[in-house]
Amino acid sequence: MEPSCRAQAAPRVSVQRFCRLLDMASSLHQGPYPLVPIPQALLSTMAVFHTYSGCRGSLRKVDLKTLINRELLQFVQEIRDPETLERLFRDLDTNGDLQIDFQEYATLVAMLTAACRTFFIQKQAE
Ligand SMILES: [Ca+2]
Repeated sequence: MEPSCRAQAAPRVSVQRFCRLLDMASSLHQGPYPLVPIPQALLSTMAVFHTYSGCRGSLRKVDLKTLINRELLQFVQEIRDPETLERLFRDLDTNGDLQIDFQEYATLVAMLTAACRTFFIQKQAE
């Protein structure tokens, strides 16, 4: 952990433990068997969260906006106005602590996955 991370408030979930799990999961990728799609998707989901949450272990509004605008533009429109960001953040922050933890982020990923599936089923029916 970098020294600057120690000065910040301790996250509710141990970042060290999260990083160890992520490293362990990533090492599976180097094993004799290639990862199948679902484990690969889970690792990517965790890695993206970790990239934008950093040593805090949670996303702030600015982190959420950056994550969406950099990683999800194929699925959602770019967030430009503060009201859209505010509404999305408020909807995801179910415990009201002004941070998006991994579980709240996972809700966003699940909602996007369901919306994409609906979209593709409708497109297939046309
Ligand atoms: Ca929260």
